[in-house]
Amino acid sequence: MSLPRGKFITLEGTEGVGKTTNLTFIQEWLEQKNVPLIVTREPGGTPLAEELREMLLRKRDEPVDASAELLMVFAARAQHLNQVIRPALERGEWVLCDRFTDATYAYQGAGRGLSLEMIETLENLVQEELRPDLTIVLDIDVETGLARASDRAALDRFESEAVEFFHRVRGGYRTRVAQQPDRYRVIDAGQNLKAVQSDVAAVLEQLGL
Ligand code: T5A
Repeated sequence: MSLPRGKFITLEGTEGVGKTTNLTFIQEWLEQKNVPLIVTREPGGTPLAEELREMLLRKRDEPVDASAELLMVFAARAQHLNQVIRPALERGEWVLCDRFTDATYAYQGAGRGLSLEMIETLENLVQEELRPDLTIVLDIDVETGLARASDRAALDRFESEAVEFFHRVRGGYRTRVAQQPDRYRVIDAGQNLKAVQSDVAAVLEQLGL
């Protein structure tokens, strides 16, 4: 007898928005409900994909071509999806993932200006029909997010982009939400952490567990 597929939940937002902080909150909330769960991230999630992540995030003197960046993102995703995400869902486990393909539309599409059709072609090729069941978008004004990220650690290659880049990325997320409102829940991440987590919990309550 095959198990019902687990649910695939992703968390998205611009830099320093509090994804990692809230991922732990969501994990604990779901585990309290005895949901079998794996927690993972993109780019990354397998040894090979984590190597690609390191290559993508490291600052370097050589300019990185935007389409090379896009292909590295999808190379990491193909590995992660086939080695980790699909097998977990097929075992009936839930997958909670820090970023997924919405980040590609936002960063490589809106941010870098690559064609959305090209991204969609790669999405269909790598993922076939698989899309997240629920995507929580943490939304914050760009400057506050960057200030939080820079307080925490040295800036990586993406975080070192000009502020206009992140305005485009935030706009990219908003466009995605407007196009498919059923899949997304947007939370104001500029609130204090307690208020953000209360809003996250309200979204999770809607899962009816
Ligand atoms: N990328 C990724 C692409 O370009 N294309 C893709 O397809 C994919 C998948 C790495 C980069 O990869 C790019 C985008 C990214 O630049 P990442 O590591 O997930 O992806 O990205 P980051 O945004 O850099 O993740 P961070 O871990 O740096 O930030 P988080 O997780 O959003 O923020 P977090 O939780 O670490 O919080 C930051 C600080 O704010 C505080 C926290 O304590 C922490 O100090 N904080 C709050 N402070 C006040 N009030 C609140 N409500 C707070 N919430 C958190």
